[in-house]
Amino acid sequence: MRLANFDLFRYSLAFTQPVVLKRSRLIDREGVLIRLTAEDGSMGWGETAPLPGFSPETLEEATDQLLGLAASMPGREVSAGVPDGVDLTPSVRFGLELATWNLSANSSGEVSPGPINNSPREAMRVNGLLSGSYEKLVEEAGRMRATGYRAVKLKVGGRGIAEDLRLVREIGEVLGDGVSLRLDANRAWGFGEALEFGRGLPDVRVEYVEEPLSEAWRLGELAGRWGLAVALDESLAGMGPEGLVGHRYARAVVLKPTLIGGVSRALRFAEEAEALGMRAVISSSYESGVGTGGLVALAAAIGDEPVGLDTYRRLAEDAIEVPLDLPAPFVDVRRAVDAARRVDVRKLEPVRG
Ligand code: OSB
Ligand code: MG
Repeated sequence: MRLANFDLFRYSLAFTQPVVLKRSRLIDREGVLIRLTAEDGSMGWGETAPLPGFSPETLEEATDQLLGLAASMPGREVSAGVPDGVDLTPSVRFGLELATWNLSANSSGEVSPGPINNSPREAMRVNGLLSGSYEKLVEEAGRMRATGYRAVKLKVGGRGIAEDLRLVREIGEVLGDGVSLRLDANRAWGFGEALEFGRGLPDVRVEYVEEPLSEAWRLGELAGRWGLAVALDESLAGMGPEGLVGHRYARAVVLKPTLIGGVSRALRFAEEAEALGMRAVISSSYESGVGTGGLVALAAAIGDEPVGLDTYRRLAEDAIEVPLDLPAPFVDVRRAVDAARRVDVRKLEPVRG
């Protein structure tokens, strides 16, 4: 089947409270939704939303790239909805892949189309993301444990080592044995600080620490003597799946399709990770329901790892008609995917070239 139309829409969705990231403070989330329409009238939506401070491209650059493709899209086979031989920015590749994927799945009525639809899970666990002040964090950890979360992630590196250690210990106690604790330092520590942090936690079970080092090239050296497991996140941005073999020390990879460049790339990373004995954790980057629903389907096709979808709770509104059933410790894959495909165009602003 061929594509009849290619339409772009801007969205701007308010956060419940400002989201503070490494180099930015966001009041709302801005992005572009892609609507592909096939000749039979069926539609597929995708989302392109570069994350300021994390994506190499800006929203304006991504939008220009999409506008540049617009004229050549109608008439293409749906299966060729992602142009070959064009150097697409990561968020644009994700958006186009998700749109073609949703379009083919829509026509067949499936959760995800052919190649990756090998017995997807019906429900996925969600990785709870702790945020807020010290007391709030401890409180929230208790709430997440009581609600049934099995994995929880805490940001570290911004409080000083002693305070971080005190907090991690306290949260570890609150979570108990049944909930896995993941940490993320976002490259905040020097080598010595990371060692000091590791020495302070001989008795706490930590599943892994994402990106502990500002000197990322020393991660292998750290992992060799640290006692804590390392996970890769920022390090994946400039790397291909074939590069993972050089990082055998890592316990896990955190795959954000918006940032690493799409669905198929995330799948290849996940395959390579599995071959190397690493876990692959699919994670969001503050996408709207359209992108977040896509991540649910992708994660369900890959494995059972709790999925990093908790950024969704920070949105006060969405571009889909019925918001996803999040935050929650579990997500029903079918429900999420169906909801993600019903876009409310009244929330959107058409983009014209
Ligand atoms: O540092 O892992 C990060 C979201 C956007 C940008 C960076 C990060 C994140 C997340 C996603 O933390 C949520 C998760 O991984 O559970
Ligand atoms: Mg991270």
